[in-house]
This record gives sequence, structure tokens and C-alpha cells, in this order.
Amino acid sequence: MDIRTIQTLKEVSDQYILPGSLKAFTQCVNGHVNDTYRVLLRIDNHTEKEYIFQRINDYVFKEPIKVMRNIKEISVHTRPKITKDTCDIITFFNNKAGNNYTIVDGDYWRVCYFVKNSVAFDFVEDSKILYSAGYAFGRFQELLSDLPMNRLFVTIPDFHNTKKRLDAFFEMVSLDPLGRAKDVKEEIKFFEEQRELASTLVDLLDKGELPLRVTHNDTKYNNILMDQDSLEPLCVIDLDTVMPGLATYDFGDAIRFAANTAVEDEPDLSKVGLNIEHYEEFTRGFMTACQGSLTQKEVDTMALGAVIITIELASRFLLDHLNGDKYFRLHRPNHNLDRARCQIKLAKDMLEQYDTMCEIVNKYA
Ligand code: GN1
Ligand code: MG
Repeated sequence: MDIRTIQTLKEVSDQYILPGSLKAFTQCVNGHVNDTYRVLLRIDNHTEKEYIFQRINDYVFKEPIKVMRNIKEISVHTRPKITKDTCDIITFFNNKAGNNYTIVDGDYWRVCYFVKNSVAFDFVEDSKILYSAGYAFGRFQELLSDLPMNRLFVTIPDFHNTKKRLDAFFEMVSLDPLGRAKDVKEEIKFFEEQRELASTLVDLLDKGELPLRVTHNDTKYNNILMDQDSLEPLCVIDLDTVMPGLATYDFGDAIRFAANTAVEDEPDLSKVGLNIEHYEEFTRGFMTACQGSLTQKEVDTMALGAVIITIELASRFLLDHLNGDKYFRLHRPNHNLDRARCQIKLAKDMLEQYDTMCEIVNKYA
């Protein structure tokens, strides 16, 4: 165990009224942005309890207090609607000063229960699980549909403004601070070809043809904790980016992650593509939960949302690669390049299966 981390976790723990003392911890590695620890507290000789301690990444979230205020707002709004039979939404404890975050050495931390018997998957084989994931994210959207948007801070401006994301990408290509652009010419060409298509949904939003809603904005499958045995969704987590956004992007981002035939960073591109069965099951679940509140235009652009958000993520990963990997955490050299290539391959496959994707949405709409 790293002494410094233990010391920091102890200091965090001391700022809360928690029932025991730190016994052990492990770091959770599936998030790319925040630092997450699973912490075991020893209560007495026979009892231990697990918690999640998380340090908010302040390179990504410039105003952590606003992030935490949003999360509180979401909790207060959804709490009365959640029953023990429905999927929960994560909340954080108040520290001794009554805040749902705490500051140690200038870093922002937060603490919550470890949801018992839960697991977060980076990859799923069984398409049936996709139905419940779709349902959980669809219902999340329903639950927040009557939360006035002005109650939330925009914590990352233009987070899913794909048009601006691509502008930023091409700007980085011209800056090329590390001289890496020469090795990714094919990839850059892909973004040149798709630049216009990628702006479609943002344009429709600007024209008022698509509505702005309170959305999750990071609907990766591993942001739903599942019951280890029944594989039912237990809790939606990672509310950091809940902000006004597009429903089609929430749908699409989930598809990007959970209906890939491979993991998000698969280096063997022959394994990467759209799993249409997974796509169908997720769509069925999502539509069942929230189709009543979707407009016709949203339904018509659902499948496009998946294609575009995949292109957007590809551009964000490649931008970070060109920029020296400052944003997404790496687990190996050229990790962001692998991620980008994987997403490009997936987007290409989606474009090939686009008509089928649209038919499936219509089937459940
Ligand atoms: C980041 O940290 P994590 O894994 O929850 C990113 C998402 C990306 C995702 C890609 C705030 O999420 O937008 O879709 O990586 N979060 C932020 O896996 O940028
Ligand atoms: Mg996230």
C-alpha cells in the first residue's frame, strides 16, 4: 500500500462521520478521469464496511463545487420517485461541515457507500443484460425530465457540442505539438470526410428542431452498477456530466460502449464493430422506458446519435493523443490512439448498418 494514499484517504475519512477506521483499499480503474478507491473500514472485530472514496479531477472539472451542487440537486429531485424496486441513483454523504464533498490538500473528494454485491462491466456478452441497461438509462432520463434546466450548472461548457469538438480537433492537428499528426493521416482524413455529418444534430438543436433536455452525458454501460447475481441494474453512477444535452446522445453513447463487439480500446480492429443484437436489446429497453417523452424528430435521429457520438469520442481520443495525453488516463503507450482507432472502426461499421439501426428504432418507437 502506498503510504501517501493511505494518509490522504485517512484524512478524507476524518472529515466524515464514518463508523470505523481504514483497513484496506484498492483502486478502481475503469474510469478515465477521476481517481476512485474502494475503501474497507474496520468497525469492530467482526464487522467491516465498504465505501467509495473519489478524487475529482480538477483538470477536467474546473469547478468541482458546481459538479457537486448539481449532484445534490439531482438527488433531491429524484429521491422521492425512487423505490426499492427501481434502479437507484448515486448520492454522496455530507461531511462534518454539511457539504457533499470535502477538500484535502487542495483536492476535492467525495464519499459514498459501496453498493453491495454490485459490479460494473466494461464488456458484456449476454444481450439480455442490454435490455435492462437501456431501461435504466431511459428511466433516468424520465426521472429528470421535469427538473428545470436552470437548476443545473453547465460544468463543462459545450461538452457534447460535436461541431466545436471537431473544430478543436482540427486546431490541434494544425498545432501538432508533439509531431504526431504525420502518423495518423488516415484517421485525420476520416474526420475530414465526416465533419459535416458530425455537425448534424448540433445544427438541429441550434435550429430548435431538437429539444434540450437534462441528460446524463456519459452513459457508458459501466456507469450502471449491476447486481452480481441477477444482473439487474442497481444504481446509476457518475453524475458529473448531468447537464442539458441531447437524448439522442445519451442513447448513442450507451450504444457506442455496450453494443461494440469489442472493448472501447481494442487494438485488434478486426474484432471491432456494431453488435446489432445488443443494439436491438438496448433500444428496446431505452424506448420502453422513455419513448413517451421523445419527439418524433428525436426518434428519427436516435440511430444518428450513436454514429455521431462515436465520431465525437474518436476525435476527443485522437486530440488527446496529439496533445500528449493530458485528459484521459493511459494504461499503456498510445492508449488514446488505440481508443481513437477503435471508435473510428466502430463508427464506420455503424454507417454500414445505419439503415438497420433506424429500422430497429422505429420498431420500438
Ligand atoms: C470519460 O471517466 P469516465 O470513464 O467516466 C469522459 C467521457 C467519455 C469516457 C470514454 C468528463 O468518462 O466523456 O465518454 O471517458 N468523461 C469526461 O470512456 O470527459
Ligand atoms: Mg464519466
